[in-house]
Amino acid sequence: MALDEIIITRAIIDRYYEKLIDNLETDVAIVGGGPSGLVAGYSLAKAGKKVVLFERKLSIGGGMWGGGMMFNEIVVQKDALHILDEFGIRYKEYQENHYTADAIEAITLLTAKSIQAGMTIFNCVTVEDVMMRPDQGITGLVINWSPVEMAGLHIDPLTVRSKFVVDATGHATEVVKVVVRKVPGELMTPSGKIEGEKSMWADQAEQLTIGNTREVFPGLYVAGMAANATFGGPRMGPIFGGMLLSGEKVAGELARRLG
Ligand code: 48F
Repeated sequence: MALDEIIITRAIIDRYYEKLIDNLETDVAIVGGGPSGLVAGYSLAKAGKKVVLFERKLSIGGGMWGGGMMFNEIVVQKDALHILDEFGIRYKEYQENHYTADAIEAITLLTAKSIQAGMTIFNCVTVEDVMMRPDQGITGLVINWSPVEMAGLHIDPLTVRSKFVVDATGHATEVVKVVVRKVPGELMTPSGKIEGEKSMWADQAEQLTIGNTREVFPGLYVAGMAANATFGGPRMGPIFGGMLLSGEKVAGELARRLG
């Protein structure tokens, strides 16, 4: 049969529509397709949970593509090597406790394996708000096409429901910022507000990222750099073990809560 433009068009519309409808209600909705969000989604999908991820950009991967200053290599410490092994990402020892991996190999495998594990990713979709109920906390996400945001068009969004939301938006901490601005109540931080990211201290930051990965408002967890920005940890630059371990931790906690 000759290829038909209308069949091609129908196929894309039908398949995308199926995916979208199937993800209107999930266990966990993750915002941000950087390393922490991808590992979180992978681990939740592996645990049999229904999980969806929304990424503003066309490309998944967040801050990992460019390694450090566009030198596309990443550094990972020993504690997180089991995650590289799990995804089949190759690495080499550089010095004690400092291993390197190709940034592009890392991000493409994190992305591919998380989709194959069962997570659905929607790229080019921006989370612009949350759905909330005073007695339940955060109950979902308000989404729109990124080009709508970029063009500044006045077009109303759509909404998805989830039992939990993970803010994995990196330095920007976008979901938590919306909650502070628009949802009654205080964050579970010392000040009740966003503590704010501190300047570079790789060793401290990597350890704090794990501790800071937790629930910050009923129904809302923070992971990755968003966890440090919310709870006041320093930045760490292009070492990525903390991001990977943070994704693993948030997935473990949510899987337990979901039962
Ligand atoms: O920044 P990002 O890679 O987050 P991460 O998992 O990792 C941080 C590291 O890359 C690096 C670092 C440590 O080594 O400091 O920065 O914490 O990925 C965050 C993703 O979230 C997307 C954004 O485009 C990026 O790909 N994002 C941010 N806000 C939104 C969003 C939003 N409102 N809606 C959808 N996606």
